[in-house]
Amino acid sequence: MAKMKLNQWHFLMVFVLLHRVTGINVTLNNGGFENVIIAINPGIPEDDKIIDSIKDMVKDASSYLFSATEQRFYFKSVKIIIPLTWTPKPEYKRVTTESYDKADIIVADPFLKYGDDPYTLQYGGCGEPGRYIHLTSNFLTNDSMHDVYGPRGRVLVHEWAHLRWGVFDEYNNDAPFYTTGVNQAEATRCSAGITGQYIFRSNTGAARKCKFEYRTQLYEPGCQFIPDKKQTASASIMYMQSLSSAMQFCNKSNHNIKATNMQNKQCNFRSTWEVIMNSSDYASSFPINSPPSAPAISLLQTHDRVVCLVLDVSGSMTTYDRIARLKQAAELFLLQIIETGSWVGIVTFNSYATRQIGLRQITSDSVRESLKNYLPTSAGGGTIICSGVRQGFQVFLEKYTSTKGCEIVLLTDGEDNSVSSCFAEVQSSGSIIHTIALGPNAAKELEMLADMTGGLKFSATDSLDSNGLIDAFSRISSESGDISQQSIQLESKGEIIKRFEWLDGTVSIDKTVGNDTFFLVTWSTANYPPGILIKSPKGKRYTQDNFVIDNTNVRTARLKIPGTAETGDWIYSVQNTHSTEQVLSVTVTSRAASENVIPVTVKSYLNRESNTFPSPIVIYAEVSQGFLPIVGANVTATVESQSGKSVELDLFDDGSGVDILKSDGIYSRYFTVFTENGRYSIKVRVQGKDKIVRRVRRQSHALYVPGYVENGVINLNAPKPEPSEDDIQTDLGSFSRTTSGGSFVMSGVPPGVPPDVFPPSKITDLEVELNEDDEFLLSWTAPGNDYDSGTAERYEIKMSNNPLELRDATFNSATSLNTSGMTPEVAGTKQSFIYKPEEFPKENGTSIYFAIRAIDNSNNVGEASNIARAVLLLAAFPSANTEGHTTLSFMLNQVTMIVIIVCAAAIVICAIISITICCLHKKKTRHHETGM
Ligand SMILES: [Ca+2]
Ligand SMILES: [Ca+2]
Repeated sequence: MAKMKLNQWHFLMVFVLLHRVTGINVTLNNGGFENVIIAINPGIPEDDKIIDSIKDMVKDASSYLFSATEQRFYFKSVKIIIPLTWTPKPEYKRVTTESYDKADIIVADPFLKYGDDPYTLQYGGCGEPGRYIHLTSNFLTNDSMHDVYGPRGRVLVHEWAHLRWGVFDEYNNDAPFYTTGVNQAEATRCSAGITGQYIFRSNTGAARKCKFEYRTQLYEPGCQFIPDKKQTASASIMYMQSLSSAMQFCNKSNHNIKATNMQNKQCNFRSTWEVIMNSSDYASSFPINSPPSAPAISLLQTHDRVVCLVLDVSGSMTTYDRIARLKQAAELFLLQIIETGSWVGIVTFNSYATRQIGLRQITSDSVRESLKNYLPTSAGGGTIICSGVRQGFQVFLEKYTSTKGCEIVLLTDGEDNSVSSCFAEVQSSGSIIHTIALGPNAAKELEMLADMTGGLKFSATDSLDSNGLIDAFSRISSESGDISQQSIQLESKGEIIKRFEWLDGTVSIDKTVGNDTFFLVTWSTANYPPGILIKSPKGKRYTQDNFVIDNTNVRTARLKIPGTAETGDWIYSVQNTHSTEQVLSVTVTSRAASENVIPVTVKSYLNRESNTFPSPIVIYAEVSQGFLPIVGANVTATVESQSGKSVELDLFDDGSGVDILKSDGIYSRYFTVFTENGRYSIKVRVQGKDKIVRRVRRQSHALYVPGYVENGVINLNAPKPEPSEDDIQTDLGSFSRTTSGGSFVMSGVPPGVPPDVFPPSKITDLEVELNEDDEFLLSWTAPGNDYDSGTAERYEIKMSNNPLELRDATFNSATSLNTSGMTPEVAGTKQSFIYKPEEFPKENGTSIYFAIRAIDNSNNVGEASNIARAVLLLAAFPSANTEGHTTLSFMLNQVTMIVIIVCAAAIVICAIISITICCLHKKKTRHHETGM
């Protein structure tokens, strides 16, 4: 008994400590990171060199990390997940709760040809963990990559700092230089003590010193900073870990606050080491005296997917039509979602559990059809969740010697205070439990089963129009990384429809999907199907006569489109032919167009899964094709509280507020409309319009080193291979996607109408430039009254010569600008402000910094913004200068050429006029030439 209590406490602690967006497996134990998961994509051909390279990389990374963190952190244990497609070996253990989808580090093909840059997907702000690190197999096996990225272990530490501690790059390919004074510029780097030369490489490969541009006060475009191979500066790893001297993160004393990089922007000029020192990892660690032992590396292999549905048939399932809705949704899982080749069993439970059918392999549609006959249709009795879970384990053990890596889909609507009694068995089973909480009374401990096993968590309400139960089952795909086999939800819509009225909609099927396309129509009341009309892009019509109809109380009509569904807009209309209103719903699922096509997908994340009022929830949606971000889509999230109240909001990829990067395919938004405690579920809908552009993700990479200066000799690496524009920009056509974003649990919401406690969000895109009239032009995106919704009441703008003074702690005491007369616009609007200083600082090359914050009508004060910098350059254009002259005449020559080309084209239309213009222009040009 005492032992059980201890276990429960332990699990509760694990539950609390692991509540992070990512790395649910990683734990920190006396400075050692344990259970770091590195997963190899099933598309990578078998190659033992990859495994050997990972082992070496992790070993080197561990000792480098140890010294870089002042002997605090190292890698203690790492698991490598080997795909099912590789030949099994005795040393490969069976995978348990780990999966490709949940891995910290993934090894997969590049998202574009030549895209071997190691990078970390970061979507949170400073100090927030990232999603995963992506390494290519070429990076791991091709030793020439050493020249450009440095030793692999060091690269891993650079990326690990992004992933684990939310620090950012200290170089910047988009802003590689910054001005330090009149006609002076420096490379964006940390520390500023890193020495090197400024070199321009022409197309022929010849190298020369870079020219300085007076207009921009920076080096010419294409100029590269080539570091000396031998350095005395020991920082920094987030700038160029490849330098042998780079043994440190930049800290408070050597941090370069002038560098125009993401670290300064995102972390308000704090050094990477200061951010790491502020982490919970640092707080729970201490310096270790002796060097750590080498990391323990184990090899695990993915196996066939094995799933057992464990379904609640207690008495309460008879209410709200739950048992029929359960059958609707579970049927969809069996017929449309579960991947071919998987094994499925079914268990039902009330006070005791019943094995409905043991594991059967999905080898054909007829197996799918036969399995659905084992789904429950009636309910009664009590609720003992653990009995169902234990029976699920038994089903696995009928076929396998171990329950490791098997998945339970556990659906319950009931209260049961004995859930914790099987925590120990669940933990030691190595199985994954996905939980679906149906209705408002499902056991509070339910989510803990998912948390301790790495399962997915869903909640569905009894309001039918949200289609929540179907969405939850649609989302439970294989996590093996084999995306071409997975079902993808294209549409999910439910509405209360009056009699004889219609539920209409359009589903855009794009060229990346189309196999196994199903239209599923459900209705809630009538005992006969609604009128259905579906029109394919080429005009082929399908009616209810083409559907397979289940007229029992399950109420479904299902149509499978043969072959690959036509690309384009499919229009559906469903009519309520019943005499009273009822809920109609349409769900469309499909799979990749072929094995070789990577489909467009949407994944949704939350900043946390249990939340206390008044902290906001942040919803993220990642829209991508493989690793390629997709920009320009319309993304909306619907958040539904457990009593069925729903709020819809648009997510944006505009780089303002909580969206840290513009056009990276991650769409984000705050959510604060908390009306009650308990579970909230999230659904994300994406509609891509024509001319969607894919872009390369450019942030949080390891720097591609252009070369080194060694003993005065410049040794350049091969130029970085760039993907062609055709690869980057593709017109995908229209596409539709929906997904369940899982659920979070809310507590501390006050009863009644809550007071306004939500401040405007932090402005993250403040920019300043100095115009020709010596005025500072500030611009930013307006925050809202409650983070990024509504309208704030006023702004405060501050300026200083010292950026550090503009951070929150000292914001109040900094010099204010007079902002009277300026009012905030509605959230998301671009705003600007002109500031003309009465007395201009005399010293040329001075940096002036600005920051802004917004305040709402309840006096809630927003966080201080990013700090924007302007440099005073009063006489930037010298009147007589050889290089200036060169530039000018070059421009003239270009004008002449353009005019001649235009004339040549225009001759066909009107020869006389064209010649006149040419002559006139010629004269003018000649005049210039002779005059100078
Ligand atoms: Ca974004
Ligand atoms: Ca407010």
